Order: sequence, then structure tokens, then C-alpha cells
Amino acid sequence: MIIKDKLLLKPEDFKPSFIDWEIKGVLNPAAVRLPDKRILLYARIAESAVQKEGTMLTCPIMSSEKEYSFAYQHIHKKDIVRMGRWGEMYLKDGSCRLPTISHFKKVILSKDGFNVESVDEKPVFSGMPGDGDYGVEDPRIVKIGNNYLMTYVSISTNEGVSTSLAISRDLKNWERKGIIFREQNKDALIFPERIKGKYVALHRPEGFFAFSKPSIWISYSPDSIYWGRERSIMQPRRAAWDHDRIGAGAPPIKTRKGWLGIYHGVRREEGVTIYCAGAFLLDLKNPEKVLARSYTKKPLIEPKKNYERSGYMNNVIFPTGAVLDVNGKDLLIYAGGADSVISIKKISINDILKSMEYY
Ligand code: MAN
Repeated sequence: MIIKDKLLLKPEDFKPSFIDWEIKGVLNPAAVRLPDKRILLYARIAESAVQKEGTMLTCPIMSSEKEYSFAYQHIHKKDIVRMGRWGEMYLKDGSCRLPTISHFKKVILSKDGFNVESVDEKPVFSGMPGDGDYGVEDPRIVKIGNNYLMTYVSISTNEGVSTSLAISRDLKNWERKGIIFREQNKDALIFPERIKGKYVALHRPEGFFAFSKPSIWISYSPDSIYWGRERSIMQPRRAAWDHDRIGAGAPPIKTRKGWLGIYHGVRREEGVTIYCAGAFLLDLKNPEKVLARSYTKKPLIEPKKNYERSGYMNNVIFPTGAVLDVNGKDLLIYAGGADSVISIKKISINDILKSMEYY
């Protein structure tokens, strides 16, 4: 199988939000084709203060403008350094829960998906108190009718690691709809069209690990806000590259053979955790029915490149975006590498369909 790949974005391509901050990773982007045929990415920027004595925001958390202004006026000077302003967003020092805080930046790619045309300086989407106090991560965007729907991981003090939904018509102004899949549920994405009148999503509740391993679930909704009729449709497999946990990656692409999805699977081998990417095919009319899946011994993509083997988290390929090439025959997969960089992989859809085991 021929995979054409390219390292697209790395931390040095972006400016940290504050002096004395550093970008630890540029990863796990949403990808969607724009009406002018170029491709838009929402890149996740994970950053933190450089850890040295007296620097600000060692454990950043989103705060409200009111809280920020109060502190600015009333708190002793030395404490002010523990707060910061980030465009329209306000941060303060929080309890140490996450080593980095993430927001999204907009990147425009050429029509072929391989060249970066522009990178926005300001965040296009960040967490806020009550919806990602500890940041937002791993977005997925689909267009349904005139609306763009974005699912993203929101990490909040009271709601933990959940999945939220936001809707936009212009990819700039987002209406936040709140949490759709509650605590310890991520890797959620919505299908690009309704099936039998219902919105369809894949998601990944963590479950009780000793009983069932984290697997891919399906869920339906009449309005994209309230979800139900859930069940697990794909599970980790014994002695496979996806032995320990799996999660849906990019929103599925409609092909004549079925819904083609790209997912990640994790295994631990001799103390090393490895994230690979695989493919699956779901029935067009009944997406609960898994028609095919990458063989247990052969993932679609293994973390083989240097930028996937070493970085913030070694041995990680984490696909979150997939767009059909302008030729209609190839798939452009956008993925995080080692939780540090973003790459593109171009693979022919026929090759992907041939690489799977059919049930
Ligand atoms: C989890 C999440 C992702 C991350 C992977 C690999 O699934 O934290 O954001 O990319 O792990 O570390």
C-alpha cells in the first residue's frame, strides 16, 4: 500500500499565548473541506508555562472576566502574575490536574491538502468556565446542511473529561450546546449526514475497565443535542494491535461499499504503549453493522516516522480528520504524531478497502 505522507505542522509554527509559555504539542486536528475547496484544520495547541521559579500559570484554568478584573484590582501585585489574559479569555492558576491546557487554532491548507497556506495567530476556539475550564481537546467537525457541527473534549472542574457540541454556520462564530456525552467519554464524532432521519454519532465511554475495555459505541439523536439508543459496536481484540482500547478517529466518509471510518487502537507491549490507526466499514443504512475492519495483525498505519515515534508521548498516531481528495479516489487523513505534530497521509480508498478483513 502506498502512503504519501508529510509533516504539516509543528510547535514552532505557532506562538505561545504568553511570554514564558511554551507549546508542547500541535496535534489531533479537525479537518473539513471549505466551499472554495481548500481544507480547514482546527489544530489543537497544547501549551503550558515554562516550569521555572516565579513564572505565571503553572497549572492554568479558564476564569471569567469578572474574576480576572477583581483579582487585578484587589490582589497583591505578586499574585497578579498568577493570572493572565488571552484575547477574550481569562486564565488563573488552578489546581494541578493537567500538565497542559489546549485551545484550537485555524489553519488553511491548499486544495490538495498538502500545503499550509495560513495559520491564525489568535485562538479560534477555547474553553471557558463551565465548558472546558481546563481546556478543549481533539475536535472533529462535519458539515450537515448549512451547519458545521463540532464535537470536542471539554475538561471541566465539575464535569471531568466530557464531550461537548458547538454549531456554526461560518466556522468562526460557534454556538455552544454544552455536553452531549458525559464524563469520561471522548473520541466522539458525528456522521456527515442523517440516517433514517436521525443524527448518528460514534463515541467512547471509558466504562469499568475490569469489566469491559474502552470500545466504540454508536448513538442516535433527533436533534444532535439529546443522544440515546446506545450500544457498543466495535471492541478491542485479543492479541491484536488494538488489544487494549479503541476510539473512533475521523468522521466517516461515505463510499459505495459503506461508511469508511478511521480509528485508533492501543496496545501495550513490553511496557511500551503504541497507538496505531485502523479502518472499518459500516453498513450505509444500518451503521451498527460492522462489515469490515483492519486485520488483527495489520493496522492501516503504524507509528513509524520519527515524528510519531518520539515526542511528547512516544509511539502515537492519532487520526482525527479525514477528507476526500479532489480526485474522489484518495483519502487524506490528518493525524497527531507523538502528541507533538500534525501530519497528513494520503491513501487510495481502494487500497484501504482491500486491506480489511470482511465479516
Ligand atoms: C488520549 C488523548 C489524546 C492523545 C492520546 C495519545 O487518547 O489524551 O488527546 O492524543 O491519548 O496520548
